[in-house]
Amino acid sequence: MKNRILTTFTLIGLFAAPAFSAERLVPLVYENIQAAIDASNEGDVVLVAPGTYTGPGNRNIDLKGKAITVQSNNPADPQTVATTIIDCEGLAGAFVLRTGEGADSKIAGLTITNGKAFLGGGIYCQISTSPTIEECVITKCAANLGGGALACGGGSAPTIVNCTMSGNSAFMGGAIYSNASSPSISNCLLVGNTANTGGGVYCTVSSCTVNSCTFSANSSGIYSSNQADVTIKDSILWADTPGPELFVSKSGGISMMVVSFCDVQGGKQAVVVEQGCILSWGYSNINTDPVFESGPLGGYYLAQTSYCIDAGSATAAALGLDQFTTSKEGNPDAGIVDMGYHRRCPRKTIAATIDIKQDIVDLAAKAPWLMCAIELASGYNASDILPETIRLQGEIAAEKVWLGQSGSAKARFSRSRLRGVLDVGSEVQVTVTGTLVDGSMFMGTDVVQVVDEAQLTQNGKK
Ligand SMILES: [Ca+2]
Ligand SMILES: [Ca+2]
Repeated sequence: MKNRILTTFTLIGLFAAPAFSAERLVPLVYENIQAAIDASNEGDVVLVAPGTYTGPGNRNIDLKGKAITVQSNNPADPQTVATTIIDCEGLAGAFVLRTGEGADSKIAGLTITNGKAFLGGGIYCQISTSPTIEECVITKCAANLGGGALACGGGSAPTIVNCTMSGNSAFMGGAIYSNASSPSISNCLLVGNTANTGGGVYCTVSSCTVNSCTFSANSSGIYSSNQADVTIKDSILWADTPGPELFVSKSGGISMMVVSFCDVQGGKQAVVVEQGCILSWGYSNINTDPVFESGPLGGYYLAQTSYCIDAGSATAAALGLDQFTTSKEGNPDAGIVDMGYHRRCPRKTIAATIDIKQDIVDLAAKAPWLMCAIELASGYNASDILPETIRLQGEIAAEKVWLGQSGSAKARFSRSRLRGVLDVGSEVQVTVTGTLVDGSMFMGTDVVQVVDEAQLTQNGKK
């Protein structure tokens, strides 16, 4: 750890000459994100260290038309993204773009939460802005009118790629609202968003493209109205209830929807197409359970048996998704692209021997901790593990971590968090994962018996 920090400082010292693009470090040098942006010149990178950012300067953040990147230390690493958090505390949105920002204005690898605004609870792209928003997680944000996670209006054209939007809400467009705009939404996961109309996406007077996205557990999928033109490809829309998955409305003028290489629950018959509106429905579409699975980074992986695998429009390589995966094992998408959202492949997975110290885990035990020993495969150093990335069953973060100088580390997990994550049973497989400084991932499993208090008492009486 110490070595890594020293190296970082050395690199900054060598390369931060004024003639080159600078790294603006938050909070080390600038006390908030806005202050770092205000100090930035074209091409600079505002580097936001892991942590939770609140207060003025960390909400209603304005890029002021600058071609700069505002990002976490490692947007490609989900754990870094998950631990670099802009918390708007329900007081405003996180970002507002209104000065003609183009594709070189980037927001990358940040988690945005508790945003609240009239339009765009997380991010609002106004007046002819076309920023790039990538690898962001926008969650639990809300808008009074449109776009719980993100709104675009006034001829804006944001590129939204590799983002997750979950648990957001609005009157229209629980995740995304587009009015007189043309957003491009690629490889995004939109789940658990709610709205009166358009639980996932609401498009009005807009031209929207949706590629390689997964929509599920939203109040409905995609709504288009008022001469909107929506093109959806290589995507999954499943279990958005009460629905419908797709709605083409004549309100304000006939709209159009083009759907191909998608898995849509209910198929063409379930799409609401109002009189005079146009639905172009490709023969390539399917209507079959995508068989979502949970994996190291959460839900919405595809099972090996899913008909969504190899069912897309082109090769994964042609679409830039060959270093991304739909499988919980993390294998790159090969051949024809799989439908739906892809996660980045872990750079490399290192085997680890995991020993949960308790062979019998009592979910109701008074002892507060579950202790776990981690032994990395030979040649790897435990001090390279990023302690904040260690997870049990992909969900529970370690409460405390001890990193040795060899391959050995120890982590403890709070027992109070195990209930609902570990099933009760005689042979329960427990998986522990984490990320190393070079971006590779370690993974190992142990088998324990899981009981609860009731069972123990019963056994004791016998
Ligand atoms: Ca494939
Ligand atoms: Ca054990």
